[in-house]
Amino acid sequence: PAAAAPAGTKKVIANLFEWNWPSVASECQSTLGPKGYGYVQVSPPQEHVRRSEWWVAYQPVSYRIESRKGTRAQFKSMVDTCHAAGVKVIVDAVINHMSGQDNGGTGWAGSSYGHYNYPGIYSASDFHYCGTSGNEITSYGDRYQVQNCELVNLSDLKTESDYVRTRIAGYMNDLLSLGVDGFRLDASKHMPAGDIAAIKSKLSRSAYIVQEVIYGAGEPITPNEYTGNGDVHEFRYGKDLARVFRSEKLAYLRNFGEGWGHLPGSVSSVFVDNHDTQRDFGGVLTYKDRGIYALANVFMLAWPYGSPSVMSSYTFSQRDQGPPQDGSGKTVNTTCYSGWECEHRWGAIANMVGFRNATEGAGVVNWYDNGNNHIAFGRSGKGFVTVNDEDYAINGRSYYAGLPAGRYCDVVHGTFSGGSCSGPVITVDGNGWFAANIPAHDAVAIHVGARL
Ligand code: AAO
Repeated sequence: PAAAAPAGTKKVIANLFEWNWPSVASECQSTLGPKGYGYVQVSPPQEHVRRSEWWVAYQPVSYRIESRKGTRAQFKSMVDTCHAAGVKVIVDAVINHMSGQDNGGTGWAGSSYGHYNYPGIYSASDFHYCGTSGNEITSYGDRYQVQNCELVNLSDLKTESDYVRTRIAGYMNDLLSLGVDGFRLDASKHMPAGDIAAIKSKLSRSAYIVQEVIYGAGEPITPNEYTGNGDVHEFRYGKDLARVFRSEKLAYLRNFGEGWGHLPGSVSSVFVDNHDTQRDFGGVLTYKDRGIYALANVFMLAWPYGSPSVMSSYTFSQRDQGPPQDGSGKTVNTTCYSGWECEHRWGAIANMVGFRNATEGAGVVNWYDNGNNHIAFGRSGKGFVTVNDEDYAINGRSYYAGLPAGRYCDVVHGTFSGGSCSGPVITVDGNGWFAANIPAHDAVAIHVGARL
């Protein structure tokens, strides 16, 4: 099957991190479909170790679709409901390794296991023993170690073995049979690109693939090695965007993307933050940055580079803290704005998904910057955005949008629905210009899909 980058005009992914399946299903119906999200990315669905931290999902015990987030039947029903709402489903697939528990135990769904023994699935000969102390990766500067030693004690599968590849493909094909549309391949850096290609060749049909390969300065394994298999997460994007917003100038964003040494946009998967960077990568923007975080997402959704992913988090104060769980350890239903941040619903972010869809394929035109933190640009005949991240308002200025004359909803502040706008209306004149006042740390965006 060929690599299938998200097709069509709806390419924005909502990453509903650690949401349970019934909550994902209702969100597809109530919000993701109506707002134009093309995909939902869900946390790993396979059986995992029993503990309360969020990261249990990254320690598979078996490939049964039975987890803290729900049963196989609930998973299947979620996929069907999302499809009916026009939203495709991407699964975070943990295929590089199994668990990291030295003494084994019993998994969520009752399967017993040992660190190197998963009865009926894998036994000791299916794992790498690289020879370092604890078989642990000690240097990311050593390609062999990164791909043959253990990442944080997680028993490392021999992905060069045809048996292991077949097992992994069996899991992925099971998910495809439930209707899944794509996969985020966790810890891809820790598997040679050729091993991923071999697993992919065993899939029963084409699926969207995005690989997690964190760019590390000077490391021998690079994100570019993986582009032949599908998309790759571009971690430099969120890191660079945060630096620009926090301590540099928005004017620098004029050539953001390839111009900054990032991956080719056609294979690049981008985000302001993800579940790892919001915890572990000091400096990226997260929900905790409130308005500036929203502005960074507005920029990402307006700027035509890569496939954008919007993070949706639960509130946390400690790194390992798991999502809200009930007494039996099940993840509770999501309640937005109470324990769950639901960034993907924030007005400016959710409405910019429509901007992204309406401007798909239109290039950047009429770039403007004030040499500092006020920028503006058009999307050739389809939309226009201006971001003012100065500490002061920019008033009484006109912008050349190059759009057909008419009245447009400012989708950063208003929702366009049923032909009307719940926020400010912007009037573009017969020459393609409009006037607007932009408060400090704010933005205005208009597009042809939200014209009154
Ligand atoms: C937990 C405990 C462990 C315990 C283990 C087993 O925390 O103490 O040993 O259980 O019992 C998640 C959690 C882990 C958790 C694990 C299993 O984050 O805490 O371990 O589940 O439950 C590397 C990998 C990358 C990986 C990342 C976390 O390359 O693939 O580490 N991400 C994925 C998932 C992640 C998950 C796993 C993989 C495992 O998204 O959630 O772990 O399934 C450099 C390297 C990167 C490297 C990082 C961190 O990055 O380049 O490859 O990522 O270091 O080691 C700058 C630099 C950049 C650097 C980055 C971070 O940006 O430019 O090079 O800073 O320092």
